[in-house]
Amino acid sequence: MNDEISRALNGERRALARVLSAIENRTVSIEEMSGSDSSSTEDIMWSTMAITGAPGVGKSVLVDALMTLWAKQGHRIALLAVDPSSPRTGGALLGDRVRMTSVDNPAIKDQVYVRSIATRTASGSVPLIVEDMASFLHSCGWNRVLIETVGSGQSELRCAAVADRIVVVEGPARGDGIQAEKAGLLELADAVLVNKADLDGAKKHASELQESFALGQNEAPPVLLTSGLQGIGIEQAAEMLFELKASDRATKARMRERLLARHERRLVNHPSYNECLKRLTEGTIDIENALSILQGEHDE
Ligand SMILES: Nc1nc2c(ncn2[C@@H]2O[C@H](COP(=O)(O)OP(=O)(O)OP(=O)(O)O)[C@@H](O)[C@H]2O)c(=O)[nH]1
Ligand SMILES: [Mg+2]
Repeated sequence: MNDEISRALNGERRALARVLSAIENRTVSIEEMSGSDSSSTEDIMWSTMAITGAPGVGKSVLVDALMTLWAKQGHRIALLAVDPSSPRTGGALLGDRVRMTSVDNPAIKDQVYVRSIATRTASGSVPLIVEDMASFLHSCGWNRVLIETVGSGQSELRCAAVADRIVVVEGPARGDGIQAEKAGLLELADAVLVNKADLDGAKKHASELQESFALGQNEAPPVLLTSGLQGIGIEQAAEMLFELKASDRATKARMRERLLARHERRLVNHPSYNECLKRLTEGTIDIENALSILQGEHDE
């Protein structure tokens, strides 16, 4: 594996794919990768950006359009597509759904790298896998990593929280206003794209969002109308996102999710975790006892 790692660090894509698989299967840990600090010192705004939103809202088409534009400007962009393989999509993988044109475009294919992560089969914490993969991609010189993830459910939220910036993609208004789950996601947004701007209700939803942000106490994220399919607003979005600054509000929400995820990981990885669960089930210890055992020092 060490050989594979050095070849990946030298830019070999096949080796990179194998190392990423090893990270996905937890057969190698990022700590073992000595010398994996060859990332460029180029001064960049962000190195990881999550693109998140409801299923089918157009994230993949949008990401493809953004990657194409950025690659044409000479940037190198990698994408980690977190694929929930939900019953809704019948377990389809990325490739079976929207075709990423950027990876087939001979003019830019060397500038882009796309990898999907099947969460249903992943062993271990998906946010952690995503974090480690992104970090290895950075080491391999992929300075800008996008993470496409569905914005519902805690694990997905935490995949997004791994990133330095979070972009929430919305669709046209469906007449149901802004609900609690959506509000939780919007709290994490450094920017919002109201996508499918070619359809009725997109403008309306964008102003609904702007109004609700204006009512809040915190700084409002930029809201932009886009259509990945029709190419509406893509250039403006690409420009705005490339230089996007983190907001304090989103950073706080992101840090909260990271802290909780790390804490959970620490408990779950503790050597006495299963023993504690067993004893909790038997009723021989209580939750407080279990916590004091699991919060003790140990090597992860
Ligand atoms: N009208 C319209 N349709 C779009 C637009 N962008 C994407 N679509 C369509 O919406 C559907 C879903 O697009 P995807 O890009 O796969 O959406 P997604 O958010 O990545 O979906 P999941 O990965 O399954 O969550 C496809 O049929 C697209 O053709 C758009 O700007 N306008
Ligand atoms: Mg998608």
